[in-house]
Amino acid sequence: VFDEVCEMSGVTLTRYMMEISRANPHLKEIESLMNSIQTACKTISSLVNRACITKMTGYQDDGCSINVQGEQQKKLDVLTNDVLKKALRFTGRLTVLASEEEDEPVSMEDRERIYADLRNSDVVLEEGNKYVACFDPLDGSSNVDASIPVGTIFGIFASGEETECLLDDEDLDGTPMDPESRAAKCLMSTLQPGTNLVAAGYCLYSSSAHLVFTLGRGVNGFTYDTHIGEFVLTHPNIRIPERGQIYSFNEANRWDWDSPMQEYVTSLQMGQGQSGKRYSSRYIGSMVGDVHRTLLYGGIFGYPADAQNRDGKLRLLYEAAPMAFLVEQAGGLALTGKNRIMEIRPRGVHQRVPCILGSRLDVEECRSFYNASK
Ligand code: AFP
Ligand code: FBP
Repeated sequence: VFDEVCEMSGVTLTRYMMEISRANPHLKEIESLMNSIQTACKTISSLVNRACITKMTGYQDDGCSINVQGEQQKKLDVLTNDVLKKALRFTGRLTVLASEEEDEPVSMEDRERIYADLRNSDVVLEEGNKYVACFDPLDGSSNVDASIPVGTIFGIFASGEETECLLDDEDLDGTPMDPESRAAKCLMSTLQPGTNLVAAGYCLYSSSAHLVFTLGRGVNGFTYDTHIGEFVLTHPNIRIPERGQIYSFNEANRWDWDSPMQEYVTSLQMGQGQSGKRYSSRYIGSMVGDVHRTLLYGGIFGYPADAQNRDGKLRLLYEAAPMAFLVEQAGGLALTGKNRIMEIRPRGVHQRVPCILGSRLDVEECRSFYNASK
């Protein structure tokens, strides 16, 4: 059914999800989440597009907007986080939401308070699968004032049993839940490895906006048609080329990289790699843009470990794992150097991880340098 839908042209994302969920009833709630995500992405696209006009560039000027990673937040970081949070909150399908811009995972409890009121009325509450969403609302935002491409990254996990009780504001044995237990359960349900992802994707805001995602059966890309206000299927069943000719790393960190990475990139520059060709360098410094190009043109992108940052820079839950899922679903590979990113169980919401992803043959070649080292 996925293939049948993908073969069509002019399919809007709304219709695509409708058809997918009609054929796969267990994906009904994912349809609702994807509809909210696409609405949020349209809104963010417009906010980014008009930021210079509406004076939304620059830092949040309340003087105290530093996120948990010590980064000063841009106005657009705060605003886009709010847009996504509100869009997802009212789907009724989330137990927990984690974001780069939130210190801790957020329970969807206030929506549930509304539901609690409804329980006392005659309204019938719909049951169904519940999910945990992790996102970076505006990745690459340090670039945004210069109109360089930025993006939204998201990953969706099934909600574990331990979080089901969050919905009732009480513990499994029926006693009211204290805030600390609630926070611990939110955290527990968020710390899942990439292999548990049920959906992941990104929206790139560039010369056009592209929403690219996977539901675990291949990757499809939709382009925002501003004339009709809809994302339209333009890149069905994306397959990353087996090998590319582009590498994409922040080479300013080169002398701090591990020696396998230094040797690998030198071999590409010299045309002494397995392909025998000299590679080009392309690095935007905005992961969504760099990954989008890598998916379409092939090659290798990464933020490896270096002497200053033993875990690299990219965050596992809302950058590396969703992108790894997407790239693997497109036929590529995503590694830390030797190991598969998808298999790492996070220890913290904002945990960083070395990330090397792209065309299968390129990433395998890079891994051979790590495997040859001790
Ligand atoms: P910002 O959101 O702070 O701009 O960071 C973007 C990012 O996490 C990722 O999108 C880039 O690939 C990476 O950082 C760029 O980092 P360097 O500036 O160190 O190359
Ligand atoms: P294309 O239009 O072929 O992409 O070339 C772009 C360009 O003329 C400049 O915009 C860019 O700075 C430069 O080439 C990049 O060249 P190189 O591939 O050597 O890095």
